[in-house]
Amino acid sequence: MKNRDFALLGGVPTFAKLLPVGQLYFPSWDRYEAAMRGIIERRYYTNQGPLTQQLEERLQDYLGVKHAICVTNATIGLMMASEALELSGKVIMPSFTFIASAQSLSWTGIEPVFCDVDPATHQITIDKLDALIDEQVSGIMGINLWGDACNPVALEKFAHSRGLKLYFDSAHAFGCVVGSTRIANFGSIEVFSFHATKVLSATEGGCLCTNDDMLAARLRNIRSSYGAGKPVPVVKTSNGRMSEAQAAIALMSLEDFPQNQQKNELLFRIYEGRLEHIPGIRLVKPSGVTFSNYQYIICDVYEDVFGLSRDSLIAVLKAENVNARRYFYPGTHRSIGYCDNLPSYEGRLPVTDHLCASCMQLPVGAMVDSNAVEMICEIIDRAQSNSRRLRSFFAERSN
Ligand code: T4K
Repeated sequence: MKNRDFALLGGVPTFAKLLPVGQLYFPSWDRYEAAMRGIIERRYYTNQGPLTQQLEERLQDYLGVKHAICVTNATIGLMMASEALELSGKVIMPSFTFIASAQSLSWTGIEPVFCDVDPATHQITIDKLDALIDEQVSGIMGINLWGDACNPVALEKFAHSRGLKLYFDSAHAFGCVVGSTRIANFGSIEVFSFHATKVLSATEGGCLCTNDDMLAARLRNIRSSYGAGKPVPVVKTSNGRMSEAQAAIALMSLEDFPQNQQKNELLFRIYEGRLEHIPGIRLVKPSGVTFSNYQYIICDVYEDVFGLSRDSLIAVLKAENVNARRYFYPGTHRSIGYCDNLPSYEGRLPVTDHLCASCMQLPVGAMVDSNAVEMICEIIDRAQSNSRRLRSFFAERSN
């Protein structure tokens, strides 16, 4: 492999098939078939069926939370959370996230106010929030990114002292623990994603967690215009129901979570050992949690040291069939729907703007093994030591 030339320069790609970045869990065919057969035999497909109920109970046990309310995806879960919390006006949230976080507010007529993040952890910077609060701000959406946490204890204190509501987009944080408390128990509501790319997969799915009985009753009513649980008055209802097929896969994924987390951690440790010797690459390590799901491998690429830009390195990796991705790009404040307000953010989110140009996600999960990780690191290492030659290639290509 050491003598192989880069695929971008005419060599043979390192991998025959594209290596994806998502977790992409799937149970064994036997278990899948048995679960689907059960659903079909019962002829009960959705609307709080037995598997969804079982999943909610298991999640409550595992997360140590009073209410786990399963939904069809986290985006609708976040919309339901802002409705149940009766948020209004503006909500402060980081721009450095998947666009769905902000879209969930836009759907409920709330304006997101974007804050910056910390350059080392990529998490929200609490000390910059005071400057963003005005009389229209009703809440804060904390975002627990990359299998790490955004200091939820400090955020709780901050929100309480300012009289603001607090909830969390914990799409990336299933299973993670802060101190001795599992994520799910902070703020008023926490929302997980069970998308196929996540460590707990229902293929599409999600879950809202709360320890507040009244909020839980509101969420259950908002989730379903069909109704479930104790009826309480809510202004809007929706269809956020999880189907039995989704619940069946999530139950198997929950059972397999310990092995999948361990595999992610093993791959993370290989990346950590190999990447730390490469100048200009910094692996982002989950430092705000005592237990991580390690579901994302995130690096910052420092072009001046590495010798190539993040985008050039991604092009090198893609040619080798490594589907490295830039996350999050271009940053929510620069995305369609929000960029009309760009002048007011110009220069105010310097870390977010920097990360959007330097941050990269690498493969991990079901489709990747330790050998593949060694080979990915080897490509990155060779790209760094051949950066001058690769730079000439990119310069010629752009002429
Ligand atoms: N909040 C945060 C912080 C989030 O990151 C997300 C979602 C949400 C809220 C909303 O949660 P959900 O409503 O989705 O439950 C992906 C996911 O679609 C999205 O769930 C996720 N975050 C986001 C960060 O990533 P894309 O557009 O990057 O996915 P895509 O299709 O490019 O897939 C990623 C990789 O996996 C590719 O290499 C292709 C591969 N893949 C993907 C799927 C779905 C497969 O090989 N097979 C598959 O079935 O958004």
